Amino acid sequence: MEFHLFSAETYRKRRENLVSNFDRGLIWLPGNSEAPMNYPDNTYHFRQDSNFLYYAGVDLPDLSLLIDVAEGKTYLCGDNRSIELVVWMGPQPSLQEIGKRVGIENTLTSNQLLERLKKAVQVKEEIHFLPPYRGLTIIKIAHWLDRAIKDIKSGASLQLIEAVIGQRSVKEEQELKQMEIALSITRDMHLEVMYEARVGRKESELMAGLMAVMYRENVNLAYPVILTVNGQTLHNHDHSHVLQEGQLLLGDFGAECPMHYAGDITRTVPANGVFNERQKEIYQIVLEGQKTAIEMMAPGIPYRDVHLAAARKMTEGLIAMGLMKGDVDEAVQNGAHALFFPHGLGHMIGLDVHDMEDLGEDLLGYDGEVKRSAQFGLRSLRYGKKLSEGNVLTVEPGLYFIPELIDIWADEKKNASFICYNKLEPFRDFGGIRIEDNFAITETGTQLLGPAIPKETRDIEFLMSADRLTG
Ligand SMILES: [Mn+2]
Repeated sequence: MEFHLFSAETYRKRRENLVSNFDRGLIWLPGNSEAPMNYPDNTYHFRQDSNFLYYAGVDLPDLSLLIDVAEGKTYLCGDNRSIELVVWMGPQPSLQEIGKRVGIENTLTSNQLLERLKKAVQVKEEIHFLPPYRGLTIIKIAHWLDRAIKDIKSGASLQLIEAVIGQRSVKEEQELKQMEIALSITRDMHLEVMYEARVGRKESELMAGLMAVMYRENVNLAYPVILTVNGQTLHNHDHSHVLQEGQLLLGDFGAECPMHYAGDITRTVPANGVFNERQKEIYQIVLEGQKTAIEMMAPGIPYRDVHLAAARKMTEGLIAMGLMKGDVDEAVQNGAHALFFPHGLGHMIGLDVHDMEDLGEDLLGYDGEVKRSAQFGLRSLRYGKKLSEGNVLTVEPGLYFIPELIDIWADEKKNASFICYNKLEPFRDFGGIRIEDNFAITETGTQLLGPAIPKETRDIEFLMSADRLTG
């Protein structure tokens, strides 16, 4: 089997950097195990834990990383495969050999690890672990540390969480290159949908096309595909509709590269290949919102302020169209725009599509300076902190017409001084538009990651037209 790894030096440096935050205790990072789907041997596609990948690199189940801070030693823990497993799953290098490739000299068997942890519990040595998100990991930690299951998540080490966030938030140059690989495959998947989309096609046929492009590269999805004519439902994973005249098709999907860095791109295209006037108007407003955000992003700028700038830009557009009214700043302060833009502008991305969300959204995305808002819309912003060089984020504004939400707000006369409810009736079947790209923060601004994917209306229309083939 093939391993995709950075140099042993990379992992050694990352671990050294991590350990420098501690003066005692154990750091324990359990990797993931196979997860059964409907019986033990029939498992979901295996996905390694991203923190484990970051510090140990090894993409195999049932391993963990143990660092004894005082002793200054790192252990790769797990069991060598029995001959029976080799018969079923194929040959594999020994734990010692694997360890060498990621700069780890020492190994422990599962039993030895268990003994070491038991001893630590007995002598009340600190054991630092991250908040687990899988049931099996929670049970394992509870069992091995002899603690109650309900105390495991809250027992995670804040010191370790903060150290990991500090490190993983700033991407290395070689990580950006991996993200470019993910995004280049993701681009091809999106182009495939644009080429094949037309009235009469099923969403599921287009889904098959994008999956074929991805599987040819021998990689997997970074998250479940959104490909729907009902883009107003934000996380819609249904693919049963047939594309109809006048509809929009919203596609939010991306691949992981072989080293598991994610791409996360959204494009919205007309089902028949040509935007109608109304679609073009709304599309242009979203695109302007995205461009405003990109223009503003730079080290030192809070991402919350970027979100609000995009919201103001889109509100301006909606006022010009006659769907909103009043003062732009006041409308946004009151959260009136969130009727149409109810989610956050974007999130960190890296080894996870919502990078490090397992460590806690507020610890990752907010701090003493920028606190999470309680207001509908703004409260869904996953990342609000000041940007720094090396951060990688998505920028994904959108405008949606959600009939159920419009009805509730209209009944309550919510933000009635900013929203022209009487003008919204014809938009009830509009759907939604989102445009999303991924950016690295540079010393002075941003750098688009991956190849540019068409997003101007004329470029999308050209790609979807037969002229592309002839001209
Ligand atoms: Mn996203």
